Amino acid sequence: MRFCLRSVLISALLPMLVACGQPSGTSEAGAAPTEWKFAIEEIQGSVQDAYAQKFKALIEQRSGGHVKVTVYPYGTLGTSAQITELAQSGSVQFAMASPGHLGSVIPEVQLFLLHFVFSDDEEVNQEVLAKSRPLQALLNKAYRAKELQYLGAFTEGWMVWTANKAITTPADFDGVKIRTMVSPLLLDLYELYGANPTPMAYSEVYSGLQLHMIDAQVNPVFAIEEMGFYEVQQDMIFAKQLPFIATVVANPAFYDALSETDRALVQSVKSELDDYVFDVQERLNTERLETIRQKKPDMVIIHLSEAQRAAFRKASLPIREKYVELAGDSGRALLKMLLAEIERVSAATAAASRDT
Ligand code: 6CS
Repeated sequence: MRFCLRSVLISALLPMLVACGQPSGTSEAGAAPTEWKFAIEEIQGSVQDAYAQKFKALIEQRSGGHVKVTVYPYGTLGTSAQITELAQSGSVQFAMASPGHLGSVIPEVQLFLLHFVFSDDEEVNQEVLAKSRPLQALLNKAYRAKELQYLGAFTEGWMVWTANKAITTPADFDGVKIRTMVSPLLLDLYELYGANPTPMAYSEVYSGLQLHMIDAQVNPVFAIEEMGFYEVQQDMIFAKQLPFIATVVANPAFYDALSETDRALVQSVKSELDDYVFDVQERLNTERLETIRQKKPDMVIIHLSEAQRAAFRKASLPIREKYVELAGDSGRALLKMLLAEIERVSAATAAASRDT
């Protein structure tokens, strides 16, 4: 087994975190630095790790040493669901919360799991995720109702299907046991393609594939490489159906108690990280596809044609109604807003490229 969270989930760490309680803002002059804990859902060397390490460097530098940030990579604190609970309780101050896992807590966030809603242009998606204030305000309302402060969202690259057969039409998914993250909408979504979706923790995917408990999974390229999934799969299928989106959260009581200076510091670092992480994910996804090609030359890499993508798009359309059913009126408003924002930014991008 390449990576097993259970074996490394150090139960000693959790009580330690809980015992530490909640820090407030920056420490007073001369006092020991205040510690901010940041839990991520990926291992060292990942996109989320790059984000958290840069966050740590910038905060520590710009707070003049008053704040020390400790990053907890995946495998030290628990599954995504457990990390979310730690952020809700204030045992960690910051966390990554992927919509693929958060949907059972906040149904609205499953907006970021809908296929063929985002633009084919990743820069458009990043612009919408990073800059759309109305979208952020609506999402934050849903997050605050569940004891989380929404800080932002970013793409980690296209979700890529891996399997032991070519999947080029929805019919190819027939009966395929595909591992999904645990948000309820993902079950309905993959059932629309005729697949047999199997929710599972990230740490269990490698052994699940190796032991043939599952046939397929879906993740960005950098993760397929660093988690070793390519070792136990034969095909990689690029359909540009959805970028992997992560959201960054804080504990609300901690966030509200920050001084204005510290809150502005967090916000400015977050804004700076939007561009930084976009470049990191682009580089990591490109480099690691090359690593996979080199380590496994017989890997079959498939890019779906526009006609093939259109068939998946058509099959996926009923999921939009299902989303509204699951996420209610605020979900309906979010979907409408997201579609409008993507259209607006796409039009602006097209106009800007015509002018240059
Ligand atoms: O598939 C998953 O569960 C995970 N995938 C990535 C790329 N990040 C975190 C998430 O938990």
